[in-house]
Amino acid sequence: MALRVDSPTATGLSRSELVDMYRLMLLSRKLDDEEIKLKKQNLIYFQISGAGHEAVLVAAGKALRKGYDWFYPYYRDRALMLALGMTPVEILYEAVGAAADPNSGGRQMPSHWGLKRANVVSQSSPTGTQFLQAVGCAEGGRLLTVLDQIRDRRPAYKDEVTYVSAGDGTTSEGEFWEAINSAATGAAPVLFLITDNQYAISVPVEAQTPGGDIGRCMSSVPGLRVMRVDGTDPIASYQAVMEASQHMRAGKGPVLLHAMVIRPYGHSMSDDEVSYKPSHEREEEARRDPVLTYPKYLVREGIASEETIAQIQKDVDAEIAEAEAQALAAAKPKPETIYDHLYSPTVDPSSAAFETEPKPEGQPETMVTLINRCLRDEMERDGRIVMFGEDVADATREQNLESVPGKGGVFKVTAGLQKKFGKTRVFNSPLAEANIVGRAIGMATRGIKPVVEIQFFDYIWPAMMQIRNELTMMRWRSNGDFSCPLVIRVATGGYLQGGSIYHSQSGESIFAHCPGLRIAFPSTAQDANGLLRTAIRCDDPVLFLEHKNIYRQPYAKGPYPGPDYMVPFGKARVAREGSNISVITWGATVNRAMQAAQRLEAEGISVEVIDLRTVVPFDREAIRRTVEKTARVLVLHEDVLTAGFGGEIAAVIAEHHFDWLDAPVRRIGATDTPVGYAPDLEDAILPQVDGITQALRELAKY
Ligand SMILES: Cc1ncc(C[n+]2csc(CCOP(=O)(O)OP(=O)(O)O)c2C)c(N)n1
Ligand SMILES: [Mg+2]
Repeated sequence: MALRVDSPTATGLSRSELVDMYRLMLLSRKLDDEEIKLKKQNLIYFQISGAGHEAVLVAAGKALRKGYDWFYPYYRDRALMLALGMTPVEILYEAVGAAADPNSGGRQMPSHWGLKRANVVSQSSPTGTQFLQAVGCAEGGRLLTVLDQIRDRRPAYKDEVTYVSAGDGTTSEGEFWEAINSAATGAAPVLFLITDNQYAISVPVEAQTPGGDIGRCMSSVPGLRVMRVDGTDPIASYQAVMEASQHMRAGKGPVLLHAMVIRPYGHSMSDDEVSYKPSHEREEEARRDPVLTYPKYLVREGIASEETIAQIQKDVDAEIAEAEAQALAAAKPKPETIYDHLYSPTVDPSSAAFETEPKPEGQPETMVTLINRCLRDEMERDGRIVMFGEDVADATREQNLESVPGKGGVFKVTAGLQKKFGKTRVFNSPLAEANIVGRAIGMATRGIKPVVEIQFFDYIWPAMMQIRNELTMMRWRSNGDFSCPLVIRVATGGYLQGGSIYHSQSGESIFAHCPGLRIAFPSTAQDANGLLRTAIRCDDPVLFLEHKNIYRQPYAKGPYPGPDYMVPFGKARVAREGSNISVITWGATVNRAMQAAQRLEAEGISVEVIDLRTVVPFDREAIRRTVEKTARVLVLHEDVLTAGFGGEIAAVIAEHHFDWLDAPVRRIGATDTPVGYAPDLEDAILPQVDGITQALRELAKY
């Protein structure tokens, strides 16, 4: 028998709830059918169904706690959303792209769920990015319950769980393992629901997963409980989710629930499954279709009459018809709203609120020391801040701190922070960059403030999916309902004499191309201290680039500027006044421009050096001022020349200040090559003082 239950009471669900499960499953299926009709009529622009997955999803929605637990669903989770209280019209609002769409305000495709009132965090299209965020969300919930100095603490419960779902194919994404790893290691209460319909678009499960069985593959992960259920059986599914949630609520760690489902409608309306799925497979699936088998069960067991089932079908049709009429008449978002919710509407890090005077004290300190001091101050001030990354802790084995001095980062930037604030707030991550950023996003969504470290810029790329498609887009795609303000500190750059290809990379221009992210790139110790404080106190995601070559340079040293020193974003620093030529630069080339300017002074050429300090936003006003003052500009950066951020500055000057120019704008960047190991190669590749001096000389003569 497909449905294993002795009596309704033994299921843990009342008769009316058992009947309501059918109503929700049918509502989900019929909404799919209606959307398919609307798509054929060109009244909506995309359709992806939840067909065949309804039973386990309605069960999960019933078994978990609404407004208490947290949810990271994926596009097939229509029935879960209905069970969590999303109404048919709210679902159709997203399909028609209405302004009133509670998922995204008409910004995302249909079935990209997000519902603030039900703790359903805005979801995206990339398969598998939800896993790590769900782990971070669960960890964030736990942090909210254990950290004692949080002001304005958001709600969290000691026995809450976080639900995350995905298909069988999505478990092939590396982030799946990264999430299982941290959930199991940290005993995070995460329910990984894998709805296995045996296909990822056209690729069958045996080509995705060893043995074609993800549950079996994961069954020996210590700390992870693996369960399997027939996901077309709502009652068995309900019991399985209940059992899993009891396990998690008791603090026993994550559960992977492998639910076997069907996919009767093809992947999406852009997919014709007949081209790869033979008819006998489709017929076999049809026999397990829960929307057909479950009402028969209800009647057979005397839980519902034929009339009740017929009435439910009628009511569902009427409800959908009404919702559809309302959705089709709904107002669309206004074009002038496109910039809304790209950044925080309440905290502007370029505003006067972030403009403070330094209160210098003590001897000049290095950039490493002043970043460390900023981190210390801010962790003291704000109990929500946690810090993690590779090797950032003093010692994971805390007991060893009596006999060893502690690590505190490969560059020692985080030294002593674990000792001072404890290992709940400062801890090592696994060696996995997507893990660092993905978990941080989940925590930040809950109201924790992660300040994480990527050890080398050269290794940020595994986290690129999380940065580009999640971190920078969360606020915009949820139409302001969710945000994930956090800071990613990254050691970057070359001039290391031996750093070579994979320890010398720059690449701020790549991130400047991701709307929603802010980028700071200090060139002095004091600026690093003030800009980092702004990064931490602002309400947006910030990429904070720390140049390894500047970390301990005597020229960049400065006195500690006090615990409230902040430098606003988008306000350049005039590093040197001059009247003949301007150099607009940032990072490690600021000092090289200063040296060139010094040399040219002897030749009677007066060079102004502008240090942008932040790349996003960048100071357009300072650029205007210096162009109007000198009429000759060199844009200089360490990143490779082609498509470097200097091209953007040059374009702004050409577009807005052309009339002031006495010479073409010149650019210097690294050669369009990687950075070589041998010092002679590095010298030839990265901008040097000689080359800068020569370019300025030529510019002066033009
Ligand atoms: C990172 C990424 N790669 C590819 C895609 C395109 N894509 C969307 S769904 C999908 C298949 C997912 O299959 P599965 O995880 O089994 O879920 P199902 O659709 O079967 O429920 C693919 C390849 C994507 N959205 N994201
Ligand atoms: Mg699948």
